[in-house]
Amino acid sequence: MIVMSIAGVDPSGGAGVFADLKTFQAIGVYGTGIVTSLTAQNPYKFFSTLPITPEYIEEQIDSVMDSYEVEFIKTGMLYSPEIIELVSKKVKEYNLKAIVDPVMVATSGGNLTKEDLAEALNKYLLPQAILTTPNVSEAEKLTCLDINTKEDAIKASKNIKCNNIITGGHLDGINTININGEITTIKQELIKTNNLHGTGCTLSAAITAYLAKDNDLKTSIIKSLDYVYEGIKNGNYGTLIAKI
Ligand code: PXL
Repeated sequence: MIVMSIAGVDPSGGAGVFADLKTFQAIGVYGTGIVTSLTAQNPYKFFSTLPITPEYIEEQIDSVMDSYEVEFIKTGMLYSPEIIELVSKKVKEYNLKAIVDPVMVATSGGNLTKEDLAEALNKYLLPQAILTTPNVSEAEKLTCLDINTKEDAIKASKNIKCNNIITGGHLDGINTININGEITTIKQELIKTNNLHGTGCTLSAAITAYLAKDNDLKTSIIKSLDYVYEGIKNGNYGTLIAKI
C-alpha cells in the first residue's frame, strides 16, 4: 500500500505534495512524493514558481521505484508539456494506475503552469489515466466546451479522454462522475468559506489512497468527496483523520 504523488510543493502546506502526503497518512497509506516544481505562496497569494528539470524528475521517480512497489499514483501540478510527456512515459514504463488532477491555475489565481497544458494532458496523460478530477474551469479547458449547467457538465464529462469526476464547487455543488460512460451526479452542500486552498489536491490524493486500500473507483470517489467535505467544514482538511 505505497502510493506516489507527482506534484508541486506549496510551502504553506495546503496544496501540492505536502497536502497529498498528509492526506495519504490520514487515510492510512504510505506516501511518496516526487517534486515537479517549487512554489512560493500562501493560501491567499501566489508569488513565484521554480520548476525542476524533467531529467531530475525522472531521477526522483526511478529512485523511488528502485525500491518500492507502487501501483497507484496521483499527479498534480506538472508545469509544462515536457513534464507531462515524461510522466506519461513513466506511467507506461512502471505500469502505474494514475489519477490525474489536471492542475492549471491555483485557487489563489497564481499561474501554476508554463503554458496551456490542456493539449498535452489530452494527448499524453489522460488516455492512460484511470481517472481525472477537473474542476469546472479545467473541464472547460480540456474539452473546449462551456459549462454552466448540470447538462453541460454531463456533456463535457463524455468528451474527456478517461473516467472522470468534474467537481461541483463552481456548479452548485453538483459533482459529475463518469465511469466507463456511466454518469452519476452527486450534489453536495456548498459551505461558505474562504478556506478552499488545496481541496482539489486533497480530493485526488484521497481517491488514490482509498483505491490503494482496495476500494473500487466509485466507492473511492464517494468516500473522498465526503473526506474533503468534512475537511472544509472543519477547516482542517490536511490533518483530518479519515472515516475509513
Ligand atoms: O490546487 C492546485 C495546486 C496544485 N499544486 C500546487 C499548488 C496548487 C494551488 O495552489 O500550489 C503546488
